[in-house]
Amino acid sequence: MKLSKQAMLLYVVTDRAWLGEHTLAEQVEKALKGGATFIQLREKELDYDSFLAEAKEIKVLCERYHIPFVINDNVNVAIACNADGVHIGQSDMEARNVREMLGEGKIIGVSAQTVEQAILAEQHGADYIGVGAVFSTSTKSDADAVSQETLKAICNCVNIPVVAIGGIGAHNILELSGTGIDGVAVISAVFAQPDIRGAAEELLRLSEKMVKYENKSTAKEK
Ligand code: TZP
Ligand code: MG
Repeated sequence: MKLSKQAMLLYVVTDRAWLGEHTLAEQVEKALKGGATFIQLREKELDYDSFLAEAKEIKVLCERYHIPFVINDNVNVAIACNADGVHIGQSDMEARNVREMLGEGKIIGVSAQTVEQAILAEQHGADYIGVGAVFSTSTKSDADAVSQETLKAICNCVNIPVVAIGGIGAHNILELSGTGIDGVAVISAVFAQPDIRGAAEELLRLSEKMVKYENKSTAKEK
């Protein structure tokens, strides 16, 4: 398998909203030091040249930490920086077209909100599915809500790894125990925190626990 299950445990998506005086690369490195197992560079405003320059910088970092690195939406940037792959949403390019452009060796992730979308994504060559928003979030204003029932159904219907996204943090991650997901994708639970490294460490610990689903009675424990 192109992706180990371990790589899905703490999938960290970038956001420039909380940079302050720091660079995105500095913040990503803190997340990597804390144990991020996957990095997605998500840029909605940057022009191509700035996006590519940043992608190249973060790709070097991820390589150093041996962590998969994908680009949100922009296949051209992914190819130009030799990223490990691309993550696409339902309104972006189709997975099979992205596969044609990227080749077999690269990772393609697809966002899905329904079982049908998830099955189709797998058939079209996706390597993993991102499902959300599983909790309410203010990070993505147009995120659709996905119930835990749908999340479970998606996990049951596809053979590729599934990560949940949307409003996930240390306070609620264990509520996802037993859904069948392979990990969580987070933005603000890492980057909006004063101690990015510490937040990632704690989330990784909790994600491992959530995935193992060791003890139902402690599902609300922090
Ligand atoms: N897709 C669905 S919800 C979401 C995205 C990109 C935002 C997740 O951000 P946060 O801060 O982890 O809720
Ligand atoms: Mg998109």
